[in-house]
Amino acid sequence: MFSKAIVKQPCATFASGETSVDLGKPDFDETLKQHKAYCEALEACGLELIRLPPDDKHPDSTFVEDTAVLTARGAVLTRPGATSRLAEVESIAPVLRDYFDNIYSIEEPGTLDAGDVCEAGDHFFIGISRRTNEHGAKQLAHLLQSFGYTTSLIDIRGLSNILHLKSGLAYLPGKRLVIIDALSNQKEFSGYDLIRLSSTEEYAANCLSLNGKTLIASGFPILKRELAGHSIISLNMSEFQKMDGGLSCLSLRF
Ligand code: CIR
Repeated sequence: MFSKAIVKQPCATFASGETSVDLGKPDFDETLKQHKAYCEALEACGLELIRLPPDDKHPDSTFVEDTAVLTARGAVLTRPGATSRLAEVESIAPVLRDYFDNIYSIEEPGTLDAGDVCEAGDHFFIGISRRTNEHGAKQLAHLLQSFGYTTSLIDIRGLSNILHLKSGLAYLPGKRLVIIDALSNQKEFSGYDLIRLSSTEEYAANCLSLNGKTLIASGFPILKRELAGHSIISLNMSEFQKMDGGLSCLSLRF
């Protein structure tokens, strides 16, 4: 069960962040509206929010997920792979110190965006991507193993359509994975019950299971149908999608 989530208000410079997609410029008022709805959804899942103020110097800083890997046995501060995002970690570290006794860090030359880290019960899938290099992935794997977790590394550098591992993968309780077709044949995912998403629904793969509810991006009927019977909250994510962000990126849950 999760009890808290760290969120950070989108800043006025949000539209000048990193993006690899060509979906147009986000509208700031709509961004704030969607962020508010996202925060309300986390609260509806029973989470108490730790709200951080906007930071205009770091346009992508609303995507707090990338700055830390939080587990029940310890926390790891990351070293984001985009230079423009490196300093985002500095504002998250002091917040984590209030809640975690064991805090570790990814060290140079390692880089790691926590969007590449998918927790699946006591196992962690760690993506090696354009943002997370092998050093970073291996440092995190060693730390998580020292906490008693198992890990596997998934190289996604050959997939141009996803930024992070979790852009194409989410874990749902009961050993289920929501996964894009392009990842689904990897041997590391055998043994899981796969909900496969084809190219028209790839963005929906980044969904979020929280305390018995599942947050999904709105506009993806196939995933919605697959999750019939789940308690679903659908959220319009259009403005965050324009900046390569998904549901998980907007919070750090613990
Ligand atoms: C970036 O390119 O770093 C941001 N514009 C989007 C980060 C999305 N984060 C995530 O998937 N965990």
